[in-house]
Amino acid sequence: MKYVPERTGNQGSSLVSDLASRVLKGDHRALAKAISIVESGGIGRRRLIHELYPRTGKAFTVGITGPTGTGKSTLVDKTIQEFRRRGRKVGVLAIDPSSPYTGGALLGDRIRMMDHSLEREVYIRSMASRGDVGGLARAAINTIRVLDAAGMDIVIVETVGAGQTEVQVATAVDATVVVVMPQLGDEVQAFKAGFNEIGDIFVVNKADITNPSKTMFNVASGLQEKSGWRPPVLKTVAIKGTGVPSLVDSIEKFQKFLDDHGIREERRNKRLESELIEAAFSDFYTETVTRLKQEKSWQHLLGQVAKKELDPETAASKLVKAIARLDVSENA
Ligand SMILES: Nc1nc2c(ncn2[C@@H]2O[C@H](COP(=O)(O)OP(=O)(O)OP(=O)(O)O)[C@@H](O)[C@H]2O)c(=O)[nH]1
Ligand SMILES: [Mg+2]
Repeated sequence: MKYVPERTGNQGSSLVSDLASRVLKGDHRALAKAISIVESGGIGRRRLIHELYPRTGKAFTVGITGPTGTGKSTLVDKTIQEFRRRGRKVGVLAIDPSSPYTGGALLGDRIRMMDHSLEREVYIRSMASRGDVGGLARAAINTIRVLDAAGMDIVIVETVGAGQTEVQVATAVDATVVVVMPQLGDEVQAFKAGFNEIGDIFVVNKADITNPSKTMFNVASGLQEKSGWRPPVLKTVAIKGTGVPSLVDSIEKFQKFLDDHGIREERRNKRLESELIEAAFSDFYTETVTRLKQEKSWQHLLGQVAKKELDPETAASKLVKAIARLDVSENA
């Protein structure tokens, strides 16, 4: 049987070109289709990103992250409004928590953000955080690219928690805003371990439920200056929109700081480096496993280990040599 690395599906290259040109015009239906292709991966994604990549790089990307239930979606909602007031086009990608405790977040987020979906200059999309970490990060990074190519000035990505996925996604952006709420108490230390390093701006939301000063102090203490930027700690009441203009001011100030110091470019190149390595290894893994399983020698090797004619360590080293002989790149 002939080795076929990827299903071609029905995304022929002319169809993809047509879709790409509609994306570039900011057509919402084209955006929805394009993001679905990006989520599915494979050759469709490759063709689409090939078309769109030269037209990316303009959008400023902002990650909004933090523990569950701190008011991130509410804050994103109000932040969209504030950016709209300033004449910016905004794209939003909400990564839903897969935890059953917050399983209802998808619908809630959609409803909360619905008002803006009706506007031409705002596009909102949710993505389920299922599947493997690398796969999600890759889909998210390419979705950001699609929104960027569609002419969004700002792309906001909402993630929840401090797991590997969230950190990977949260660091795939130009600026990371960490949202907490007052009374973190003992959780502050745990919180700091996860979020301290990734935050460029910190927000203590729900400042209406209790005085946020202590939490603000706890969050601020120990924050390190990063390349000359001292992360500000702000307070907001997202449900009322209080403090949101200051947050947007801080985001814009940070954008200017990154640009003035050439750091945005530097960070972007660093991200590209890890993205390329992750993507290449992931594809290599998938293609190699498919290929390997078609080899008679694979079954033979497995059999030898099962019958104790060969130990797993020696078999693994033989396998490395066998993989090196496989030409997995012939279809690239
Ligand atoms: N009192 C008060 N409640 C708020 C504020 N901001 C958000 N909330 C409420 O807090 C709850 C959670 O808000 P969300 O915006 O869904 O929080 P989230 O961080 O996006 O939640 P997950 O995505 O599930 O982690 C909702 O009931 C909001 O109405 C605020 O500033 N003050
Ligand atoms: Mg949310």
